[in-house]
Amino acid sequence: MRARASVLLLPLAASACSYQHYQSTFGNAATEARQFNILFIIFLLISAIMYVLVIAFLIASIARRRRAGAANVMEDKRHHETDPLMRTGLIAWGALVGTGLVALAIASFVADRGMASAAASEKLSITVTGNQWWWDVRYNAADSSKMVRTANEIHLPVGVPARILLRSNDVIHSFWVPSLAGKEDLIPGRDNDITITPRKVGIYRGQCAEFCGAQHAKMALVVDVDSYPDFLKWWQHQLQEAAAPANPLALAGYKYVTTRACGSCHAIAGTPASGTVGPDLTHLASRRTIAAGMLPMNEGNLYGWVADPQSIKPGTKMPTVGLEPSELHAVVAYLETLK
Ligand code: HEC
Ligand SMILES: [Cu+2]
Repeated sequence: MRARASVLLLPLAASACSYQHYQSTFGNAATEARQFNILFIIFLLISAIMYVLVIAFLIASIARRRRAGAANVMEDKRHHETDPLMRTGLIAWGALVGTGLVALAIASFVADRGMASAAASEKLSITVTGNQWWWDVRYNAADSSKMVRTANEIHLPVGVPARILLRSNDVIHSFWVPSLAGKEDLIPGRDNDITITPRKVGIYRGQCAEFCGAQHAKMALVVDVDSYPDFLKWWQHQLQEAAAPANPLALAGYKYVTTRACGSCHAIAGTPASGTVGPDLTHLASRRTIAAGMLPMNEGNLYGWVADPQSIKPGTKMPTVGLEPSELHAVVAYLETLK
């Protein structure tokens, strides 16, 4: 029975872990998530103690009443009113409940201050904008030549507090990377932010946590926590413009993408494509997924997506363009060079 259950669960576990790594509120992979978890355990322990005591008193009183017998009910009541032991017991119980509540209040205050102090020492500023149904990501820098734009994948250096400014272009979304921090909404016309101080190098999955339309469930993101040198390497790479197409097929794809509809919705740095309706494609092939965490980034999925995005994510703002097979080959060959 047990063996069969684990066999059934195996493919589920494998598909969840293969390219997106895991998504767990117990991940403890950032200071913020850890503070939440410590707070959760304190709440759980104090509430559990109270619960066990209440149930123990309940059982004890039922047992006592049973022993005393139904006939003595009136007498028993009078007896209680004057029983000094009962009075002390009730006062002690009240004091215990009061102390428990004060302890919970102090614990949540300390957790809140801890998170606020991380926010004050922020070193990296990123703007994440929610769109139906993908995430636009911009790394802010005073020097505009140091700004990076990408989509659906965020890289963070381990140990560095990152302040993520949350905006929305359409409806309310919610930014949630359970292993790293709590949820925070992206609300049109409102400036929200969340601070994440990653503690462990790894890949974490995030998910939009506020229903935002038909493809809400297919609006995920990948957070890649890198060592500091790896992060700098990634950043330097993202700052570069797209490489020029190296072979005739890719060149044909380049021409298609930059002169037809694609370029009016997508930007590719260093080319005439400069649309802002869809994700930036400059380094598309260096990302782990396409279509907001829906599909692993690979050749087959690029074919499927570019040929018919509406069948993969019905309602998506990317229309099915209707390319000829030769155009599709060329476009995918070009997209694959966008490392
Ligand atoms: C009307 C605007 C529009 C046009 C035209 C358009 N796209 Fe898109 N594209 C989008 C949007 C919006 C998304 C995000 C879809 C989602 O994830 O829900 C997207 C997603 C993509 C992605 C996945 C990117 C990622 O990081 O997830 C690729 C690749 C892509 N488009 C390529 C193309 C190509 C190639 C063409 C031309 C044949 C094209 N698009 C035409 C709007 C457009
Ligand atoms: Cu959503």
